[in-house]
Amino acid sequence: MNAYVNSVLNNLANYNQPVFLQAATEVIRSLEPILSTQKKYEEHAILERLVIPEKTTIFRVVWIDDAGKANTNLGYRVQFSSALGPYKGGLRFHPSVNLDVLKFLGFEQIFKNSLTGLMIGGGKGGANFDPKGKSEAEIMRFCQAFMSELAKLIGATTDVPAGDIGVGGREIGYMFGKYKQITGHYDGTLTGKGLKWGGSLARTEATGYGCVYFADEMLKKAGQGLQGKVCAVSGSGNVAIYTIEKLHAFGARAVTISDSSGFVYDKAGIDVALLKEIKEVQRGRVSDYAKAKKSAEFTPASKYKSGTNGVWSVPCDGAFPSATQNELSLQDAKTLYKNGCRFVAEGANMPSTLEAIEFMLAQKDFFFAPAKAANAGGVATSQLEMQQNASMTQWSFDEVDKKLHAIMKNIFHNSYETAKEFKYKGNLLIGANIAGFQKVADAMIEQGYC
Ligand code: NDP
Ligand code: 2IT
Repeated sequence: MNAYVNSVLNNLANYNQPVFLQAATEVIRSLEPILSTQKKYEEHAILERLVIPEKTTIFRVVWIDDAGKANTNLGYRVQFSSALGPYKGGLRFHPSVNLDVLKFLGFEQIFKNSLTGLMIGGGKGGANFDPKGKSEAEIMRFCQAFMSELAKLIGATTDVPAGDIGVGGREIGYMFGKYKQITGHYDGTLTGKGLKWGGSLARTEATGYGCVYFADEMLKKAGQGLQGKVCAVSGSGNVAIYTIEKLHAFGARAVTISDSSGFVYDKAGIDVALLKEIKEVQRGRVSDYAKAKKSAEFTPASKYKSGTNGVWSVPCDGAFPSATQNELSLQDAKTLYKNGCRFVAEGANMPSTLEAIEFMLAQKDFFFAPAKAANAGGVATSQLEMQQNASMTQWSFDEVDKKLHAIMKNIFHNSYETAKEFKYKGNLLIGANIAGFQKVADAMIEQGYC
């Protein structure tokens, strides 16, 4: 291994942040081809600087539950890199949130945002709050308490948060209301806003749609297409729902959904209208989908199984992991391959383990679309929302969707051509990482030491 890469990674290993180390290892190892030919990055200590967030804030969040009791959580904002624009990245509310997880997400975001070609830096935030089982009023009080502190850190040209796991349109609404009350500003500081008050059409759909646009472009390059492909999708939240919707529009058939309790195998194809009703309206579980589908007249029964790891055991042509990190292990990758799967497009952030990625990249007849390229459509459309807010306009759904499609095609071709240039033809992981890195690193050099 390149000595520079080795020394930076060895140093990081001392931090005892395994998830961040995994994300950093994936990126930094894949940069070897450019680091060994262009010494300026080492001379300017680019890697050493990139792995340290510019600023990290950890704060106390105190909120009152419905019984009148005070509760506490830890809130975070990791402002990783402002080389290319204001910090930009989502907020995650999940009990597993800690600094390690948010550093991995913020680090990924730097390169993802760079790949979009838009002016956005990288950041991430959230809290170890568990929205499950909370009442509407508790969710509102938590969001308001969280924003009471976060508002001091963010702004339309400094740091623009959005959603992620556990944070959707409802939470963004409560946080925007509080932000406005505290600062008096009605601006584009949060993205993923409601359509009646500054949100962008197609933002809700953007990550899933974008991931399918990317997969389509990848398959086209190999002379194939999505038409008729059977796809396994994990998760049942924002990314999964709109991945499935767009897969069906492209003539593919998505046959699975999952959550942290279990998964559904619906061989006839997931019913998107029913899925939206259960997840977006009723805020139910995938087990409710299976129950509803079984009782619906004239529709074939779907199977529900508890436990999540089975989602990768169904026969399929392609897989779209769209739930969370490390949800696709080496064993899962081998099972998918054995059962006929020939491509994976990552909708979630870092869903595949390093070993699974290594296996997938080693198969000559397999196409792998890495997360920071394939799921960049969400943040790209967030930036389109910022553009609309800054000019006080709202574009049509078609206009935004066309721009999103063009951005995803561009990310694919940029990643593909960069891999080819560095003699790793077909390796989109290397291509995406180098292309994303180069722009940020060059901006850092030109902006001097800070
Ligand atoms: P949601 O909160 O809408 O949905 C998350 C889904 O993943 C739920 O079905 C949830 O199940 C499941 N899930 C979460 N954690 C786990 C776990 N530990 N084990 C099994 N299932 C789990 O989030 P999103 O759809 O927005 O996000 C999904 C992924 O996509 C994340 O990795 C996120 O970082 C990434 N992403 C999101 C973008 C966006 O625009 N929203 C943009 C780019 C990436 P349960 O309800 O049981 O928790
Ligand atoms: O991981 C991601 O890219 C997101 N959660 C979306 C971030 C954003 O600012 O829209």
